[in-house]
Amino acid sequence: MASFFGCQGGDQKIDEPNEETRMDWWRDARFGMFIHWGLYSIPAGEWKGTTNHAEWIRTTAEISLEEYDQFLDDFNPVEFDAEAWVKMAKDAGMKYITITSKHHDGFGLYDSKTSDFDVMATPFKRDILKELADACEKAGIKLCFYHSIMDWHHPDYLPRRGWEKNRSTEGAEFPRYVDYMKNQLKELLTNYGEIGVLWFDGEWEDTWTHEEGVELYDYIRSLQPNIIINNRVDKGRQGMQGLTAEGNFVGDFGTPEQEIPDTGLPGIDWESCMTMNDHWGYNKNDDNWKSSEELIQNLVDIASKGGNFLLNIGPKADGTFPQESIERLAAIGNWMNVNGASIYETQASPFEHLDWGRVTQKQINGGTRLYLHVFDWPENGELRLGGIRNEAIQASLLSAASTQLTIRRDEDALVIELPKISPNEIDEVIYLDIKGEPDMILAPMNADSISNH
Ligand code: JFZ
Repeated sequence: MASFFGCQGGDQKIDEPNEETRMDWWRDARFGMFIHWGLYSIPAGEWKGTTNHAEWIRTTAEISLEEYDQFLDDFNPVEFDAEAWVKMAKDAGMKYITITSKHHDGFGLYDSKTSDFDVMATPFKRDILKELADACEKAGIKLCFYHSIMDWHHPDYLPRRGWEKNRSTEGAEFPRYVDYMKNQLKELLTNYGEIGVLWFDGEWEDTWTHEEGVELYDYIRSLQPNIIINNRVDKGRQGMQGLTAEGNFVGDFGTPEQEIPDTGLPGIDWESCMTMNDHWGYNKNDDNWKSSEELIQNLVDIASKGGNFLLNIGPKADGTFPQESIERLAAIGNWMNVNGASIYETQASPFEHLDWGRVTQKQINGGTRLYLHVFDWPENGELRLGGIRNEAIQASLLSAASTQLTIRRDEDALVIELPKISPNEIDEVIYLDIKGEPDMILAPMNADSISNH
């Protein structure tokens, strides 16, 4: 898969000998941590009695620049411990961390020589990204940056917000803003070691064009040739779905947001990003937390469709993760400790919809290992895998590899006898080794919709 979007970047990539290896680590990783952290963590979603804000608070609560700047004096996350954050990500089974080097509010979490609106202008005065880069390096976690193209702080960024009546646009020059942003990105790609992903966002305003997207993509790759760049660098995203349109667009992967595409995104790399509750940035009033079960099953669902899962944390202003997030990370980690092999380095399921759960797969010597993720344990104690011709080699519980399960063929199906009770109600994984590559019997009605479920 040399060209992900049939795009200009893709055409260039065909000639590059390192194309496949550039994406390899990311495709194998499957699971990363998103972190939204900045000045907006201080008001924690609340402003003058309204409570439904987060990282957008400057705009959603219509806070003037002067007023917002005052958060600089309050940003002092003395509990911040980069190694503790990285450990929580790693223990949860995550392979990379994507943190907001700069969100739409324009505040930089690092020591930027090109800006006074950064962490060095706060009492904290520590380069948060440097500390994270060091901790990630030690732990073998890839550090990635989310960097907003839209910027509500820089005087040259246009347009202003509609409600910002008294912020003049006089003398503002967008190209100068683009230079500023590139200088920032150069800092980020020079001073923090090898960066895994540049995750752009806020590309949707009219001032940002396809041509600028292509140029920025090429610029980033010139600074770090092996870096991976998301689709939001360009204008190819369809509507609010975060998918990439057909056409001449750059970007290495699609970014569905808060959703899992029904059939994956066949033919392109993609990553679903998702919150644990209803906000990206910390919101102290938001207690609509997804259960650990839902989050684990989302990870499995995404892997079974060939995508990555970028699960968000909104740290508090003191530098700690919300307790609810810590608990969920730990629960996911417990499951991954036992079942990680069914996620990392796997491919999308060869099966269409299955009533009882999901499937991931991996090549093994002489055949294929199918990981059967059982969300709903069959009451009759038999797991039915229909529409497959292959000969079975063996089946076991991933949690107890010494247990051999009995397999029989029933017409087009392989049927596996299960223990009466599921050892893990969230998702017990069974691995079934078969000879050769999956040889599927396509249901005639759905023959052409089968590829990527
Ligand atoms: C963007 C940001 O505005 C938001 O603050 C957060 O960082 C999120 C990860 O990304 O929000 C978007 C971007 C795209 C869509 C929706 C929200 N979209 O395409 O549906």
